[in-house]
Amino acid sequence: MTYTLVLLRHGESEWNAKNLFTGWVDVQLSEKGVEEAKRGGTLLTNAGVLPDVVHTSLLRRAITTANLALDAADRHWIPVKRSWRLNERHYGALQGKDKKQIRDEYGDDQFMLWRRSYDVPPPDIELGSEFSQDADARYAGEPIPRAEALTHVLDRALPYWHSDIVPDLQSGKTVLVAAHGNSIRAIVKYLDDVDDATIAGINIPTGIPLRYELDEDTLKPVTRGGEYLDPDAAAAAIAAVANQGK
Ligand code: DG2
Repeated sequence: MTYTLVLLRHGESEWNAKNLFTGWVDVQLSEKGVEEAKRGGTLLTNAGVLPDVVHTSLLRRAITTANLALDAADRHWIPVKRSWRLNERHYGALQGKDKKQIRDEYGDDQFMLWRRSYDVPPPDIELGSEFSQDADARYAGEPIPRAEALTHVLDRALPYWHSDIVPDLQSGKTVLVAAHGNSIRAIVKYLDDVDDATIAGINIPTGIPLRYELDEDTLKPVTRGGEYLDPDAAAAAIAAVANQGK
């Protein structure tokens, strides 16, 4: 027997469209992102993958995507759980900055180090600055970061994986996780045992469900890498994410 997990990066956000580092800034979906989210739900329906429970971050681009996709799949009524632990990687002082400008200013190597290295975080965000979340009520009492590398995302996402997602999987529920490019990369790294160098080359497309069948004993994927419900669209969108900032 296997357990079914679906990972869904939100549809394109307004800041994805503008090529801005977003992180924990709570931006809306773009019009294209709204359509991607609805299509994500259609892909679930067509594949016969009907979520029984959904987990989201605390950011509206993931929350709205889950709502739109589940509505399209006629599963809008399922229970929902949300956690900051599924939030996007905190992009520190880069939040709100243009990806191309940062690449031009600091060069390819530094840009890629900040964007894709496993353990080098961007510079800390200044507390109280425009794109900082230190006064945001939704994080009150939580140990909110000032910048994160992927390793830090794993450190805070994995406790939630074990405490909240695994029990849902083990009760036989089809679990949808609606999250972000880098929080999903963290889960993929863990599930597929991807090494620290290889994960740098793995990108997640917006709005295309990634389905994993997990072995019931090990909770590891039966097929490494899972399966995108629209593989051709995923391949094109993955290339677009990889090329951001160029
Ligand atoms: C993007 C990811 O996060 O950007 O924070 O800018 O998935 O929430 O739109 P998302 C951001 P990259 O790490 O791919 O540059």
